[in-house]
Amino acid sequence: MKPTSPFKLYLIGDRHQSLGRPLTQVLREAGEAGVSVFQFREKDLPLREQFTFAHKLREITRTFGMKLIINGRVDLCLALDADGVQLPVNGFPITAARKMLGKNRFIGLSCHSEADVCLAEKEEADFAVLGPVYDTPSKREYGAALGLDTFKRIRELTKIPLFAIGGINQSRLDAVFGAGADGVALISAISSAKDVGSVCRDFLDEIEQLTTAKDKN
Ligand code: TZP
Repeated sequence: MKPTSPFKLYLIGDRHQSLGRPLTQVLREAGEAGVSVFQFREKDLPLREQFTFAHKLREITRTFGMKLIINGRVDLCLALDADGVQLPVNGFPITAARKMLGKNRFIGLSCHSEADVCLAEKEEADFAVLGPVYDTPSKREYGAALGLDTFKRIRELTKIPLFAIGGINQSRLDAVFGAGADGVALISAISSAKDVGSVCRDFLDEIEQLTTAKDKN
């Protein structure tokens, strides 16, 4: 049986893409709207600053019962008693992270190809995030977008819970869930929205509708 995804809307923070508002504000508005997972990804900060910043955000996630996932750093995850890590393919190995984090914390792998998703599956990550599916200014360094057909093909070859990332906005939800995504991960569509709460509620409602319809089929 295909394992089920632990959540469907995966919000990733980026203090450079929050229209000048503090990330704490974006996170609070998302939490109030019912977003249940937030990824801390301020990789350009020195580790000490990441720790202080993530610690502040941790308190907010606790207020709203949100899960906090730390990008790349198993040590930060443990120190902050966070809910999991999002690892890059060439970063800390999944198997080593699992030994340190146990079964009750999430390990997600950031994937850009079929081989990456197969690795996530083989090493028993809890989920894989695959993209960029669409072109996105947030991730030019990964070059051309994979496209929906490639996403769908990789989805069909694998069973691990799979999130679509890269250029995800509301008008694309139908297409990516139709291509077999278990969830979506995104930055700008929420972080750069004027009314974060309202956009989060719209995302959550639409995802609920799309996935309920899918479950019935
Ligand atoms: N990995 C692949 S694309 C991307 C990441 C972190 C950026 C997604 O940002 P946006 O603004 O949701 O397109």
